[in-house]
Amino acid sequence: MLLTLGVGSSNADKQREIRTQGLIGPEGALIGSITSGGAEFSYHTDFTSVEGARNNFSADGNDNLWATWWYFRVNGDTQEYKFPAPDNAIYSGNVATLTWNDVGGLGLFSAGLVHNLNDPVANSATLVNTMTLTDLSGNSNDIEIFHYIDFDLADFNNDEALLTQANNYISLVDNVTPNLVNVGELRAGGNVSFIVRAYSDDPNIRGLLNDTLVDDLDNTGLPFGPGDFTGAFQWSISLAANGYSSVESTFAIGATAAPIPNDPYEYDPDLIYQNGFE
Ligand SMILES: [Ca+2]
Ligand SMILES: [Ca+2]
Ligand SMILES: [Ca+2]
Ligand SMILES: [Ca+2]
Repeated sequence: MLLTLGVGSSNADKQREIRTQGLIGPEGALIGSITSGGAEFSYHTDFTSVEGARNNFSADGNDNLWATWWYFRVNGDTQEYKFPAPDNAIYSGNVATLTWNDVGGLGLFSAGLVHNLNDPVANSATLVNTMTLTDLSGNSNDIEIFHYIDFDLADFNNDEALLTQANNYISLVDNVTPNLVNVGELRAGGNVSFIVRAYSDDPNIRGLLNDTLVDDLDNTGLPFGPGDFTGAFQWSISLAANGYSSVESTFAIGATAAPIPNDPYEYDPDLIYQNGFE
């Protein structure tokens, strides 16, 4: 028989994994952590899990993040694809930078993901996530980018979420197991849509992003809970020939708001040329 682990896994599976997680894995050189005051963000296992990564995002020792990772769909792809393990990762001070030389080996685009961590006040942490894609193909490409986020406030159960602003700003709280960091926020700049589902839903967001079908996020799932929250944002970008494009999301936990994320930035060298010579 075939064992299908992960995509349909239950909260019981998550509990077992929580007991065994640590700084482990064959991609050990690529995992690491950054800190700012009492805030920490880390990749703490290899990049082969169904979500793609496992993380901590903590304020004064309270970790509220199970996983966050990225997926893409380019041109006429018939499904979404998970970003593989990065080719390089640098953890320095409060900034982590992951890079891919050629995402998926497609010859279409390279990528750089920068995480900027801050600790603005006690019992809080913020994280700015900026993903930049750079064309390798010499042609323009239409790319859908997906950012998957599994917050677990205090523990993985009892999280409630609301749409604070359509369709780019989500607020979370755990009213059952409160501590000083039992709230969170997720924001996206210039995204086209979001989705929220429970971790154990069938299909869940991991299933949608890993299956062999095209899925676009449909602005459903809020208000949510109480339950095991998972969410994702989607952007549509046109990556110019020899250009680059970036998208940004932000997180907060505890006694602070998520920073306002930048809207997508698109650099097209041909437009610069035309502007200069017309
Ligand atoms: Ca964690
Ligand atoms: Ca919780
Ligand atoms: Ca899919
Ligand atoms: Ca969760």
